[in-house]
Amino acid sequence: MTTLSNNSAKAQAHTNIALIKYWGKKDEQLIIPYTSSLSLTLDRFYTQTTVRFNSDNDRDSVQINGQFISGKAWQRVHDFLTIVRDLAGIHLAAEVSSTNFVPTAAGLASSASAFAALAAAASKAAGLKLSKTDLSRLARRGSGSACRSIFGGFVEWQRGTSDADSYAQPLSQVGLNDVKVIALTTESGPKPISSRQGMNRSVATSPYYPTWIKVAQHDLIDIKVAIAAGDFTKFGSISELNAMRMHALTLSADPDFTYFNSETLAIMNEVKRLRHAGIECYYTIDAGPNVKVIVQSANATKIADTFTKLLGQNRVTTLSAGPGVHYL
Ligand code: 2P0
Repeated sequence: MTTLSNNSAKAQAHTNIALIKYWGKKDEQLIIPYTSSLSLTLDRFYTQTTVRFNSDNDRDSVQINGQFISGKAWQRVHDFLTIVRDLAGIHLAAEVSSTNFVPTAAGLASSASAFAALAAAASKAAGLKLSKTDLSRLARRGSGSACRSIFGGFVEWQRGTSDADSYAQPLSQVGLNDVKVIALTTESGPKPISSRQGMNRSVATSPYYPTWIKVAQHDLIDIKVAIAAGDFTKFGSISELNAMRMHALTLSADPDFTYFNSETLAIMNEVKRLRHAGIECYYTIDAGPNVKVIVQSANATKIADTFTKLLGQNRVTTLSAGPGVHYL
C-alpha cells in the first residue's frame, strides 16, 4: 500500500470566457483540439475543491455543492482521478468535495473551473509537484477549456499535436488592461445538447468545419495583435465575430441545433442598439443561452444598468480579469 505523508489538498480555480472559441476535438481521448483558443479568466465565478486520498475507502466519493453525485458525472471525475493516480503511482480511493461560487441565478457553473481546481487539488494530494504547464496538460484531460483556467488574465491554449504540447499559457504581450465582462443569465431550460456532443456533431457534419479551422487561426492572430496594442474596438469586434462563427457550426450541423433562445437574440439586439448609440460593447456566447457583454470600465455601470432594467438584478453580474489556480 502506498502511503502519502500529506494526502489532502484544497485548490481554487476561476472560470474563463473564450474570446476565440474552442469547438472541436482532433483527439477525443486526449482532448487535443483542432484549433487554438484564447480566453480571459474571470474574478467572481470560481470553484473550490478539496481532494483527500484515503486508504479506508475502496471507491471514489464525489460531492458537489454538498450533494453526492453518481452516474456519468461521477464516472467523469473517477476517470480523471485515475489519470492522476497513474501519474503518481498510487492506488488509493479519493474523497472529493467541490463548491461552485457563482451567482444564485443558474446556468453559469463551469467545467473549466471545476477541472482546473480538481487537477490542482488531486495532483498535490497525490504527492505530485506539477509545473503550471503540466497542470494545464492534466486539466485538459478533464475538460478542454479547463487547461486555460490554470492561468489568470488573458490565456492562449496552443492546440499542439499531442498530449505533450497541447496546453495553455498566459499571453506575454498585453496592452489591453481595461476589460470588463457583464454576464447575463437568460431563462434557461435544459441544455439541448452538451458542448461535448455539440462540438462532435459540428466536426462530423458541418460543411463549414474546415473553413472554421482556417478562420479561427486568423481570428487568433488578429486578436493577439489587438490585445498587445490595447485596441479595445478591434478586440471586441473580433470576439463577437468569432463567437458567431462558432455558432454557425451548430446551425449548419446535421441535425442542426442552436444554443440561443429568444432572450439571447433580444440581448444581442440590445448590444447592437447600444453600440449604434455610441456606447461601445460587444457580445460573446458559449454553449448555452447566456450572453457575456464585453465592455470597458467607463461604460460598465451604464450598460449593466440597462440590462438590469431588462432582466432584473440577480441576472446581471459584472466581472473583471481573475487569477489563475491557487492552493488554499
Ligand atoms: C470554449 N466552450 O472555448 C468553448 C466555447 C464552449 C463554447 O470549451 O468536451 O466543456 O470538456 O473539452 O471545455 C466548452 O467545452 O468541452 C467549451 P470538453 P468543454 O470555452
